[in-house]
Amino acid sequence: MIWNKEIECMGSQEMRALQTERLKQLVNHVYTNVAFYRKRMNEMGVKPSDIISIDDIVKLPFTYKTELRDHYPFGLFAVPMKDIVRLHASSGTTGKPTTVGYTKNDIENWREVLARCLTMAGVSANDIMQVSYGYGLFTGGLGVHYGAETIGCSVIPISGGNTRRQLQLMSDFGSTVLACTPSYALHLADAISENGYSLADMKLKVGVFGAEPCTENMRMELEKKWNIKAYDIYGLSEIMGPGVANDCIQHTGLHIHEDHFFPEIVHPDGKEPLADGLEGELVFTTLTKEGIPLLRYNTRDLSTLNRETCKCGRTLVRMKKITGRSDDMLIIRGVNLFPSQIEHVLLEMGETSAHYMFYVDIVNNLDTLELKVELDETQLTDTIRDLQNLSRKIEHALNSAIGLSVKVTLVEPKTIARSEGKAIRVVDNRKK
Ligand code: DLL
Repeated sequence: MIWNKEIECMGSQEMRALQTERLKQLVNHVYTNVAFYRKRMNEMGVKPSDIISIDDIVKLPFTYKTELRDHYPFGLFAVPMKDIVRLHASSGTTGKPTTVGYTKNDIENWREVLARCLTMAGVSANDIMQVSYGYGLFTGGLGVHYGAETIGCSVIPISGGNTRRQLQLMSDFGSTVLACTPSYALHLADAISENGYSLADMKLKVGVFGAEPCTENMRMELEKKWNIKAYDIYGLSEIMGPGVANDCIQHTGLHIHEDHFFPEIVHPDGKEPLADGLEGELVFTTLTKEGIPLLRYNTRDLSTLNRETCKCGRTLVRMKKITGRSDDMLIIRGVNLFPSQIEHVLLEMGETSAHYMFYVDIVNNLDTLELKVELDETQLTDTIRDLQNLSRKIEHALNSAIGLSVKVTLVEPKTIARSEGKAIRVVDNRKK
């Protein structure tokens, strides 16, 4: 099923015409109503009348997260507060959060893109959907909730946390769809038997997992553990929240709702746009947003774009699964390392659980790496020799995959702290 065939399967010329029309309106809107953009455009010598086609987007200024923080809380809003019907904020790790505001139309558009995403994942009005993303200032819970209601699902707005209750309601209410972070889905799966349930008690068919990177191996692991179809949903609060893109049954990239969010890929150093297929930072322009429209917002997420028509029939441009952010990249002894590379190795080996914690320290001016990984309950062994062999094997696999030596420590099942939202899997003690 396709929720909005007209848009999702639109020809490229027609889509470009729609994007051009919307970009012109957007630029007029921000130039007139946001002092920050008017100033930036004046400095660059660009006027709204210079934007004639979607290709002219390259004439416009980029926007960065620091600029949203600098204008905290409402400095980049483009409408008066009386037209804002909802506020969300993303919890920054340092300093002030970034605040976003939605008009009624923004909420309608958000519903629409979410309805498309969920339909892409095979969800329909016949489903009972357990929304275990956090409700509140985080966009995950309410964002997915509205989309699920739009397609007519029966929504259980349970929010994150309280694992026991999650499983109880999943069993009692017969949830058929689970929406949460992949790390929490993994935790919930591992908690089934210890809470006195079995997979046979659950009716789950589909998982809509996002808000943090999830390797293809991890997605397949979740499918296996739950016996479901798992889909990747992407988004960020600055652009809308969940629902900017989603993968379809083909799992060959996430379809971006490009009639609302125009994507570009730029080089992490020079900022110049990169051709389709080349990896760089993902940049979005919010073509229809009224509350806090953004021009060329740099997400720092690393991806590539693919414009080939997908086997599912959708023409919407696809982005490759996010492999990491240009700013969560660790540099260890001069080697660039993404946490997802470690996860990839572990899951490919399949000899431990998928719960791990990666520690970076500095000893005598030298970076040292330690990976603590939980043993799988089915593979518990008493012999020290077996354990030593297993950790050597993982060390060896990591070394050949990432070119760095890592000390591997195997720990007992359930000893690494579980997350109920986004997982923290790297502790970089060098920054302290
Ligand atoms: O995480 C919105 C969301 C909620 C998306 C629920 C999907 C599901 P923020 O808290 O602003 O918004 O964080 C946005 O999270 O720039 C990415 O780095 C990361 N991220 C989000 N979805 C994915 C994904 C929400 N599917 C930041 N894969 C983004 C990888 C993701 N990273």
